[in-house]
Amino acid sequence: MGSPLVGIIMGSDSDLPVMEQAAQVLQEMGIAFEMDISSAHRLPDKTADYARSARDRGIQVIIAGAGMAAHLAGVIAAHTTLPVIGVPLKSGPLDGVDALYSTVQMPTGIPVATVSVGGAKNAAYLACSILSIKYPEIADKLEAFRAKTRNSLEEKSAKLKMQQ
Ligand code: RP5
Repeated sequence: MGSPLVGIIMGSDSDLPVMEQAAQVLQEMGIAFEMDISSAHRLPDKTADYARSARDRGIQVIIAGAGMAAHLAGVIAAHTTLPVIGVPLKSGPLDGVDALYSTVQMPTGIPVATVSVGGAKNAAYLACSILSIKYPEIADKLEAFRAKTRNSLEEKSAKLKMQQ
């Protein structure tokens, strides 16, 4: 698949079950990615180094998932001008609302494209959309995926109508 175009990073190994869903989508789309754990709070130097070196390593989009006081996506965005997609994760007593607000409420000039709580799959699809500007084969794969989704729902609709 070549060298990684997408970096998937998460705050803890406890985030892996959700963030693996992003990896699965990228795998299905044939997009090379790398995956790692870092933390804005527990590994601040590693997080900054990761973000600062990403462009030179060939990464074109970063997907960052974290829960609770989720500053991972924002700190990464502070250290790179690559597009950063934030995935707020459900963790702790506030059920992801804390992570959603922390991830989405970025100050002007340092944007994080935030998906829904637990929206790792959509983060990967958004990464595909960004990459499709440069890679027409990814645009084709996205079109094919949308057609499959449409057909599947139309089949379900037809089946439901038959039952009436
Ligand atoms: C965040 O705190 C992580 O992204 C994770 O969602 C949450 C809990 O982390 P652990 O205590 O499970 O390592 O930094």
